Amino acid sequence: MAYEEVIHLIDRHQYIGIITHIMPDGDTLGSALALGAALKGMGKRVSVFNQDGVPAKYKFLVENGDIGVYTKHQDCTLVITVDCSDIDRLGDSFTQLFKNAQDTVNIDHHKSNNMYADINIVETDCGATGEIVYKLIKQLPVGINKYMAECLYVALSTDTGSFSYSNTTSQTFAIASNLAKHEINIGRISRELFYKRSLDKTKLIGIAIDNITLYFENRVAIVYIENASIAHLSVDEEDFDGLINYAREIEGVEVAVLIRNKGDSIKIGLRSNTYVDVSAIAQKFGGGGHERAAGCIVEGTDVKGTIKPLLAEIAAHLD
Ligand SMILES: [Mn+2]
Repeated sequence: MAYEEVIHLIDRHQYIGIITHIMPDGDTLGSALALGAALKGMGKRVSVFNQDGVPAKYKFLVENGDIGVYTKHQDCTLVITVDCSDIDRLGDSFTQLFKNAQDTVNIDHHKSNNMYADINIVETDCGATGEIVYKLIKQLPVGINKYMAECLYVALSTDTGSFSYSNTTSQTFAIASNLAKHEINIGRISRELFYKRSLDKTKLIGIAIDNITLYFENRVAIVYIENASIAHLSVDEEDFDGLINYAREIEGVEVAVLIRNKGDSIKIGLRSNTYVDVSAIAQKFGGGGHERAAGCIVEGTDVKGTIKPLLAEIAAHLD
């Protein structure tokens, strides 16, 4: 039903904006660019928006297509958000654009999504928002082309950890199989997304590993990174992606936590392996996310000071 309603809205509007979430990842960008290309193929005027711009490792997606990603808003009458669980995820620059739109659509797979748009397609059993966008594009009068396939492959492989996390389903593989028929360069995409890093990022991994401490009979692993310890490194926001896995992958660990300074705040990432719902823990600290991957941002700069309250909350969720 919701799909038909969205298609009906797309038919009615000429100026369409697609908004991705702050600190964008491959799922939000890949989903937006694929949908943008499809709508452009239907003769629509389409703009993709992101408050923070496109991280270096996803730039190839923008370069390979003819859809720009804008950090400033442009007029549009229909706004579609992708991979954004609530309106705050759009960022200050774009909440107003969303509120001013005649019609709004929310396409997402987060359990914590609060259905903030006129029409909401929220499918929490999808490993990536890209799966939903694939199903939507299949119902549009344009077909999937090689560029859209590449974007959606990035979306799927990013959120499923290259088809290895527990959110990977038969639907994920079925869609990926169809995308692969477009002769996308899977080796190159994997290298860009997963296997390429700078020397300083490599050193950052070393610092993170040095700072792992285990608690509760090795079931909880906490990594903290203080600004002072990495001041000599040239690292971007995206270089912190994946660091938490070095803690999560330790034998016996159920919950992994990465705590670090981010501007004047503290950013906390949470992961679990089998049963702890870390989105519930993140929500206690004003954040959200998925059962196995969640996060929050708390006030202050005392990274170590957050360990105690976090451990208290995590303890309540351990078997
Ligand atoms: Mn996602």
